[in-house]
Amino acid sequence: MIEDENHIEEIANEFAIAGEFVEGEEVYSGHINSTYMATFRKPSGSKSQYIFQRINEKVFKDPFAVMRNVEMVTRHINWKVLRVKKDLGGQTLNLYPARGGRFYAQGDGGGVWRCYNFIEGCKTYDIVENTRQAYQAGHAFGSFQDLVSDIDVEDIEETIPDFHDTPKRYARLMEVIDADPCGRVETAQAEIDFIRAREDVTTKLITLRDDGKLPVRITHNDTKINNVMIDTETDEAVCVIDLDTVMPGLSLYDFGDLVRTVVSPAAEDEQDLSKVEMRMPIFESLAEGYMDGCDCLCDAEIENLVFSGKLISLEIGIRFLTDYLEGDVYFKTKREQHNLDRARTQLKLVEELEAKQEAMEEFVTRLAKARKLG
Ligand code: GN1
Ligand code: MG
Repeated sequence: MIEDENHIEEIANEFAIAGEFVEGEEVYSGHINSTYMATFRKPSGSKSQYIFQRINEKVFKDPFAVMRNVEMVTRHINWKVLRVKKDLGGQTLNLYPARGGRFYAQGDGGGVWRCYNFIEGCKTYDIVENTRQAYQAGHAFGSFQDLVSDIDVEDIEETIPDFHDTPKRYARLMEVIDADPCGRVETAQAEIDFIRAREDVTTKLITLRDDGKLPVRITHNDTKINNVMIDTETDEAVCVIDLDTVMPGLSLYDFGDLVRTVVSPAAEDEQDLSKVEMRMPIFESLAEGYMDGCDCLCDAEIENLVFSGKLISLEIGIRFLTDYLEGDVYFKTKREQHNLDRARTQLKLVEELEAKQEAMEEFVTRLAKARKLG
């Protein structure tokens, strides 16, 4: 799905942007959608940048439902920032209208494109470098949870059914192992055994949800660290991006995916597993930031914050491994065994989180107590 520059110009000209298109280039971030940054020259001569993105329709079967969700969430957040005056660093995500009055345009072949403002003066990180960034990332996603807490759960559509249903992800892996469509099972036996030994981990949160002990909320569902824009000068989190998977879910999916992508100094696809580590001070700052940003967590959510990191690391490990065994049909890959490498990194992190679970629990318990008292 590589689009050439002319194609981007054509798409960009469908949107209500002042000035002339100058250039567009692909931004290689994310494993799913295709993203481009385009520069426009305004009549005054100054230049501005915009983000154009084509929704991956293999993954998002109903891209219009994705757009309805994203529109509702961006509007609500903008309303809340104006009326409730929550300080979010001054920039929010906005969609630009297109010809025909919708917030998307359709390209050749029916692809659904949208245009966002470029968040100025910021960058994203794949690896957290210090406790300040960890705190900020936690705070940004905690605030996001808080900001969307008053959207009616019924108003947001489930665009990828059972997205974080870990038992279903596990069952799917078992099916693919049985079918072994690419003959790769024998190359991943240790990883398969590791996951099988943890089947009971997969059901815990879903059971608590079904028993009414964990509330279903509107959640982001893809809170990896490179989905938060960080100010390059102040290291402050400015804005949460990538709202495609906003759906009804559990807050713990979001915190869990933050743990997965924040605590380790190794990349998601690091091949040297000795680099995968759970950095305690980073976890502490992340948890503090998240809890400072989000007031609405109930006791059962707080009690499972630590567990959620292990669960989501295992779940994403299961998904990468499933994709490897199926022949790399879902996540974009750049090298052979890329998905197997990614799975291994996640599983190593699960091990690390298990080893340090007690210390993490102690910290969260202390933090929660202090917050109740204070
Ligand atoms: C995908 O698009 P991206 O890279 O932000 C995936 C997430 C995974 C993540 C792993 C819709 O997110 O669920 O956690 O890769 N998104 C979808 O890096 O499947
Ligand atoms: Mg994403």
